[in-house]
Amino acid sequence: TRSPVTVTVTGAAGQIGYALLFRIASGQLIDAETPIKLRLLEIPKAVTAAEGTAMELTDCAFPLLSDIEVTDDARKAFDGTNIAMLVGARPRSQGMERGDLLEANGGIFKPQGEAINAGAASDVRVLAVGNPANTNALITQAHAPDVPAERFTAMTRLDHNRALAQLAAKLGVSVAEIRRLAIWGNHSATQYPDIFHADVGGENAAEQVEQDWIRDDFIPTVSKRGAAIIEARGASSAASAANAAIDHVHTWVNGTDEGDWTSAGVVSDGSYGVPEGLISSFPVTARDGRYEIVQGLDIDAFSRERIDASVQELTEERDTVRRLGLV
Ligand code: NAX
Repeated sequence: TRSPVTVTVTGAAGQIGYALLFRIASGQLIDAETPIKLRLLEIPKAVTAAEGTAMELTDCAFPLLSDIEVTDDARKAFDGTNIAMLVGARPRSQGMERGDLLEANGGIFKPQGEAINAGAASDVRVLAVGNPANTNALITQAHAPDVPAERFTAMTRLDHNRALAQLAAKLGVSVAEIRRLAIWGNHSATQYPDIFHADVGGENAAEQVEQDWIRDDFIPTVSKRGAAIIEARGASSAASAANAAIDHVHTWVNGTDEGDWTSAGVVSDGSYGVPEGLISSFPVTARDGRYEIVQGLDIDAFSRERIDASVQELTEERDTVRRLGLV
């Protein structure tokens, strides 16, 4: 049998946590053979609720689930962790300014970065799901200087999957026929879903749709999908977000298909004019357990403008957390 992988999930008592944990424990995160040890981190008042979820996980009698621990202590939660899924975050409350939101999240992600630095396994991989995901990932990374920066990522896979689904519906094809779609920039309304490099059945995707559709329909539908879900469901995306978090880690560990790529928020190396060190979404491949930015794509003026606008927003978020002393 394989040696177990320790997976830490923060915000374990939340709605994404509830949709995520059972899939991790059933063997969908890594593969169907690797035993999983779960570490659930919550704030003190939600520990009992997380313990209830842990009881249900136990009651599933998943053959791969070898251990579960629930704690409100970040040091314990990240001790020996191989995969850290940072879901718990401070939501924006009414009247809260962006700076207040970033500061409140700094209070969560800074100590978690320190705990990862102090005790995580040497191969630790970190995914920030909690919003603002890119900048929360950046704060975490800044406080874990002994861990290679490339191990810190932010989730834009839900945006990627939403874009795949919208394009597939438009063209009347299966999502499985679409390759090389990409999300650029921030996981926010400024994100840029790019189909100019995508292909569908071996033909360029952008050439199979009207340009007006891309600008007036596709891009706004994908970037506002989170709000549309809240409007319809009365609650934010949960199962689809959990699904995307599974996809993100599964791809990171198992790799992308030859000739295809996916999207993830990763530390910029300066590619495509994105300032070095920002955690921005890019088209990425995964190989040997590493995400790598796809190089050498031609970026036309339409795409350039949109990538720059989203990256500008990320730069402003970073400047704010710098002023707050969080990075
Ligand atoms: P919930 O409010 O249902 O759950 C959040 C949980 O986090 C709560 O149980 C809370 O007690 C816990 N928590 C708060 N601070 C914590 C801390 N310091 N340590 C451990 N746990 C802590 O939110 P949910 O719907 O599960 O969403 C979680 C996060 O995902 C939110 O920030 C949300 O904005 C973000 N999302 C990100 C997405 C993405 O694509 N990157 C999409 C879905 C989602 O909106």
